[in-house]
Amino acid sequence: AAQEGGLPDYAAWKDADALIIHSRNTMETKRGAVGSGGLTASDRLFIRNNLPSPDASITADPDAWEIAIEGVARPGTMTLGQLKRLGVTSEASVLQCSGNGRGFFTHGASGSQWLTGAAGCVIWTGVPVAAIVEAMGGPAEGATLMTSTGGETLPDGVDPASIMVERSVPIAAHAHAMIAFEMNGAPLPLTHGGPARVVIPGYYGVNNVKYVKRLAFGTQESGAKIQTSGYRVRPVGEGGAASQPSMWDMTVKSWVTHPLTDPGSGRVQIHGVAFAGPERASGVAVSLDGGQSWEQARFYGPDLGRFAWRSFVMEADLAPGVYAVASRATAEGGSVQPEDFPPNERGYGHNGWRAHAVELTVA
Ligand code: MSS
Repeated sequence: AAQEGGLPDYAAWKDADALIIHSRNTMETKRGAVGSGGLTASDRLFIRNNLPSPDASITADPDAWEIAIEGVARPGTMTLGQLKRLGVTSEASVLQCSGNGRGFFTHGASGSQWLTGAAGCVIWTGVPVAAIVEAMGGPAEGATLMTSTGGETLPDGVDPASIMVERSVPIAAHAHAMIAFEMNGAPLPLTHGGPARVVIPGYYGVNNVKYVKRLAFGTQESGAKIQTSGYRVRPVGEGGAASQPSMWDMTVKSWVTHPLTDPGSGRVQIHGVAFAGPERASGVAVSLDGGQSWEQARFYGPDLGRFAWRSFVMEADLAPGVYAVASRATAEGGSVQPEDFPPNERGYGHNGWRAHAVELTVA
């Protein structure tokens, strides 16, 4: 049983001091704890479960885990062990919940009040979906979507479509997608979707289906509620519908992670993280006066590819006073992190730099 306010059993291995625990199924990394070197430590990475975690026994023999591959010329069920023979790839990418930043909206969007920490950057290793599709004769003719189904056991007496985690994405996303079996160099833990999870670099967290048991190509979007009306951007007060934009690819975003409390006057290193979803982040500007003036920050550390985030730093000499420290990222394609992001019913997609700024008092 979970301790009141503490870590539930399935996440007992996590670093509780680095996390804000919203509920048994939702916990985020504290703003200053995502790491300053480009990668997020596994025991600090956020957790978001829409359903209770499956039993730990499903990770006992990862290679025996079965995944049905449908909507290809030669459909069939393969074990992870068999899939591993088809190819291997590794990619650093940002995993970010659609609702990351919800807590910065002021219209009272329901759901976990995530601040910056429903996001992290990790290295995934797995089987390229493209290699699987190729080995099985290619996608069914005319397929426009890839649908992944989560492996949770659903309770009896409930319409599966009302709760199951099943997400469809445009088929083009499969070019970079993988069935991941490792995270940060260790077998994928149950907490993050072990034994096998779909990873779609550049796409919001919800599309990265955990304990994946089915991968299907076709023309029909999943009929699961999480697809048809959930994870849709819509005006405040409106219900979800399939006509509204789905939380697919992520947008350009950055935030400062250090310092968050009085560093004392003098020379300081102001740093943070920047990414641009399916694009590469190309630069970040930092402001100390709430956006009146900006100075270019510099990326440091390894470039882990277009789907990873970059660490940035700007040196500043701070005299005693109050500073509104903001960061504004630019993507390779030219899009710039906006000042504000419009409120929407469920509080998705917030990347406004003003709300993500920190107030720093230097004594
Ligand atoms: N999968 C499954 N199977 N289940 C669930 O619940 N969730 C989602 C994804 N996937 C789920 C899945 C979400 S929603 C998210 S974010 C993610 O996942 C998270 O992850 P991690 O690992 O961190 O926990 Mo929002 O957009």
